[in-house]
Amino acid sequence: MIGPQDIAGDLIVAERERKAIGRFSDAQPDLDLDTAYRAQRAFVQSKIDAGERLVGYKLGLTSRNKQVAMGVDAPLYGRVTSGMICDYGEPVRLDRFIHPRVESEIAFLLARDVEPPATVISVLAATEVVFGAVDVLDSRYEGFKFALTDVVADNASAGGFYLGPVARRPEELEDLRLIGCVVRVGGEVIMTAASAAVMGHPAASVAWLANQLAAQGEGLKAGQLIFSGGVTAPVPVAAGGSVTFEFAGLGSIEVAGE
Ligand code: OOG
Ligand code: MG
Repeated sequence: MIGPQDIAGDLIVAERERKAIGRFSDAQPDLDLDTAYRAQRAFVQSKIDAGERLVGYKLGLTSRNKQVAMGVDAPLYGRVTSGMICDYGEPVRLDRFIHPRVESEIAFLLARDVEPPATVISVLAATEVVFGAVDVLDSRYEGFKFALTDVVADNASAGGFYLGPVARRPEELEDLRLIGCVVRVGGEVIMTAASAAVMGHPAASVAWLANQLAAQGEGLKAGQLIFSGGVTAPVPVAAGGSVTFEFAGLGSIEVAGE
């Protein structure tokens, strides 16, 4: 029976060597979520031990768009560390990742701790500003194929994150559920969605996270950055190609592969 430390060890090597591995759930179908989250903690701890700091969390599989794309129908969370934050305009370095994909998200910067039980209203009250954002995913599993436990252990495929150029306080936006997002590849529109795709309201995913963390004796803190989970389905990043994400009222983010 493989334990959380061994799972984390394999994922750390896969990430470092940029070599995808087979999923753990194949050999161990009874792998439970608790073990998977412990493996995630150990995986992230290796980054903290290397000098990174925890800057926040990411949600995953919080929209139908994402659940259908990945064949997994339950939400999850991962941890975001300082080394994952990319500068606006900087390309996705393909020599840093295994098989990166990008997707649109809404990011929340917290002004205050989010106390449990959290709701959309309490999350909005605790939010300093929101941004349009891009999640750069890089599953450490072959073919981006995983069961819920595998992807939890793999820190929700976290690779890199971009924040858009515009920060808005929630009350400055007419309706946070109606942030339109248009995804273009080579100028052509390939996907569109509104932020309500994420659990009916993107702040609902942050509330769900706060309540999950509370059950673990952890919590969302002032200053943390939370990524809502994908509004649109993921798009592969190719060398020389670029993907542009336009957010209504929150500017656009162009991500080029280099
Ligand atoms: C898993 C991570 C999910 C999201 O926003 O749904 C995620 C994956 O799709 O590789 O980041
Ligand atoms: Mg995502």
